[in-house]
Amino acid sequence: MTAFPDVSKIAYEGPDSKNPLAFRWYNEEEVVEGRTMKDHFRFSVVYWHTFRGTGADPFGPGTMQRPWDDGTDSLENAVRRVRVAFEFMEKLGAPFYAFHDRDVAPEGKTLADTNRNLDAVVAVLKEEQQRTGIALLWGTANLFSNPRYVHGAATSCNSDAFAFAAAQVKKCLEVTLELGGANYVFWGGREGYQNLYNTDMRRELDHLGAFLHMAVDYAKSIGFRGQFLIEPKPKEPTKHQYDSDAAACINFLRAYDLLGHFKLNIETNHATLAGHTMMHELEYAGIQGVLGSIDANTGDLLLGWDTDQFPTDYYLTTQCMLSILKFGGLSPGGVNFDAKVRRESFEPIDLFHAHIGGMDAFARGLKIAAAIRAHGELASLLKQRYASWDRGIGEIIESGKADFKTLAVYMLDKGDIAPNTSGRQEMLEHLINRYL
Ligand code: XUL
Ligand code: CO
Repeated sequence: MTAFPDVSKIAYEGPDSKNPLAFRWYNEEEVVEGRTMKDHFRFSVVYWHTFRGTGADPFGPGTMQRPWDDGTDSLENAVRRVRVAFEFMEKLGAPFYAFHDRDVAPEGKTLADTNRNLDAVVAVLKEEQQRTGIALLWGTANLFSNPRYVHGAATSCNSDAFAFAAAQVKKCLEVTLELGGANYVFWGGREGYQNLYNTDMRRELDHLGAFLHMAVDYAKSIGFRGQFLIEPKPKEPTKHQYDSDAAACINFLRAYDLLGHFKLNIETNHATLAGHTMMHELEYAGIQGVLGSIDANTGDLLLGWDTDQFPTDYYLTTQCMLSILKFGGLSPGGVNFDAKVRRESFEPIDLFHAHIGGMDAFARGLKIAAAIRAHGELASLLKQRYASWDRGIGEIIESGKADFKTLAVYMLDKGDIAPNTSGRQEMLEHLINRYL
């Protein structure tokens, strides 16, 4: 059986190619800054959008045409989907994938049944991984869809929900280990609040801290050495998610003594929902030493919600790659397309168009970022802007040898500050355009 009979392996054909089913920029063996493109990106396809997305929205049901999917949540259908997923990823040339436990296998009547279903599908995933060499970038547990998590999972007011979530993450860590997952992600699906009158925030955060410590301890006990990641998101589904943005996550991790065990998985549309840019979130995570992985997507300027579209904007991918190169790359994380084809793009072939466009946009962004870095103009302008810190009083302050008294003496003597110079924002924006 083939799900995509009209598609053969997507090849690199170079920038002049007019073939929409070819890469113009993503050439997996091409070396940029000493690393192949394949290793820079570690591109990953997500199971939930690409193989479980239906196109449903609050105004209407799904539109996607998926001839391989019988629309049921049977185990048989789940296994067939695995074969299709690997055919897709193999033809695309994506080296990784990511899943939630509930994307790949159906829930049963009891937790024990559910675990058995998961084991059955994991055996097929493993077989397909071995056949194709495609690896698991990360696993995660879906702690938000089932109504038992209506008040959250680790932060629920119902301690049984916490216990169920713990059992679920335990199992998901085991299967992630079994499949050789390079990372494990926590996205706090419903960990947040809708109303502070009914919320004991202190208690909820303490519970979340305890939950993550249990996960760290359990991972250690079974020998899982993948990187733990937290994925910031400010809202949706709750009006306030505890893992709001990179800074809030880092503060939480530090407060609960978890910083040594976690890095961040930064997602573009989550950054913009938080009122930040992706570049801001990457820079913030990077300077704190916790940039782990990215969920690559983009929002829509005219829609206020998490639309998870595929990224095609070169400015965005250039900015991502400037930050990623600056902080030494993402591995063992990667560029995970947490993105979905829109409701109107309902044919299977659209899945290829979407991923090819995203991969090419990142490859182009990498080349632009590398050219900017090689030229060194941006770096030297940045250095120049802070030159007052490399000598004189700036150097004294940075070396920790100044205090308010010595600074007051310095300024009383000097009278006023050295004149400020222009920030040159427009010039810099124009300069970046030269490389595009
Ligand atoms: C939700 C989201 C998730 C996480 C994994 O907005 O991004 O799909 O990436 O749970
Ligand atoms: Co995500």
